[in-house]
Amino acid sequence: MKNSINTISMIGLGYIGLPTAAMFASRGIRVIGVDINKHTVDTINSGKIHIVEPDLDLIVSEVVRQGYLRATTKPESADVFLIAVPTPFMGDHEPDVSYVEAAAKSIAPVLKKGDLVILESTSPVGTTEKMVDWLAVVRPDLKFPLQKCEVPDINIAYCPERVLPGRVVQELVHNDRVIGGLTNTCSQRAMMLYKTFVEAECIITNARTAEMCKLVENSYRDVNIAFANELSIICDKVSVDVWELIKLANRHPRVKILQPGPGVGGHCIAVDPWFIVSNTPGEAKLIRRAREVNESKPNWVINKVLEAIKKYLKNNPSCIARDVTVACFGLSFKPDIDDLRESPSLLIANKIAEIHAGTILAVEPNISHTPDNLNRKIILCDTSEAIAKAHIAVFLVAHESFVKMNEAFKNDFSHIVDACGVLA
Ligand code: SAJ
Repeated sequence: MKNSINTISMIGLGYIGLPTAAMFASRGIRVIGVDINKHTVDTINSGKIHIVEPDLDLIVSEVVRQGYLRATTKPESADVFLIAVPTPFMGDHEPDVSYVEAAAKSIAPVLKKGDLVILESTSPVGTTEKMVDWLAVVRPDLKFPLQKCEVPDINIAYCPERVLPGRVVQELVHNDRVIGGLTNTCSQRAMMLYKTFVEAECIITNARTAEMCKLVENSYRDVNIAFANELSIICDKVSVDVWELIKLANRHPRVKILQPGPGVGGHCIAVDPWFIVSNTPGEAKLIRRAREVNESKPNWVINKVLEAIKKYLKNNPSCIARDVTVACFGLSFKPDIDDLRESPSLLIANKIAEIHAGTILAVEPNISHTPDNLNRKIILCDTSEAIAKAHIAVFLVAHESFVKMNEAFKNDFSHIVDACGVLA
């Protein structure tokens, strides 16, 4: 078994690829980061980062300064290739693995006997096996696992990332890793590699199970959030405070209900369950239903806001809709981050701005600029201005700074829609 690793190549320098590349580099391994985006490459080579992730900037600037991390747009020869490229879905929630295919084909020309290739991207079951086909087409001179050969020239494994945005640096080191090699040697080599910085356990399985494991982790969370979201709708109907209910139910030793919210955002939990559904549509009934429940939650919140506006107008008959100012608290996809990608809160604020004739204010303490996809009618302001000017408060993200002020909000607003439990 080949153990010596002089150079690692990370294909894809996004939210997972860059931190992982930086961790290897911080352990004294030479890392060549590859990304098709020249701006990303230039930013990293200047010792800076193009994403927001606590502590990552310091690590990257140090490893670039020491010469352990270098970025480029074209793959070069290395001992290990890690692939961390996006796997979005297409039209009818079909997984799109074209970025993985392109990444595999881009490294094929520089592969040499003895190399290890690891796929980290969240992928439908069977993608690691497909990777063998993509590589073998370009490199018929090399022997790959699963082909009828005694000892393959190239080792291939799947090892999903499982880190939480906002805690990536910490979780990369302390989360267990599931490693699915196409052969036992592939798994063992991948495990030795991750052990250079992973302090938690690296557990070996086969590639299909490792692929499914990643999809199942995010589907599990999605189904549980859907349960909480459905509860919030039921409780609203029967006039029960869902936040109090969940706190009470969670006192049972075997109950752990998650928190309802305005919907599920981000690039992972709202996407990955569809990979299971599209592969086994007849069987994945609960997983599909959970997605539907979570996807419909923003509309439910929008209707609640419209009801609140109607109620306000009824209580203030001298007003017309244009006189009613609505303040949306929170735009990011989850608390205490600046990430607005696939954010249900942003979607809700934009939709209210579209429908409602009055002024819409938005408070997002984690951003410093107006996002391009924010409805131009929405005015960004701080919490005190929103309290002073708005008639209706809509809580969309439970940022800590909002939760700390919950008593003030209760006193200042008579009309509130609390989609995320800021006032609980
Ligand atoms: N959410 C709720 N209620 C909750 C928890 C979350 O409504 O009780 C919402 C959030 O507000 C957000 C969405 O769900 O809109 C997703 O947030 P999250 O914190 O649950 O997860 P992500 O998308 O930031 O990261 C997930 C993580 N997966 C799991 O916890 C199983 C992370 O470990 C994965 O690495 C990541 O997906 C990924 O990259 O796949």
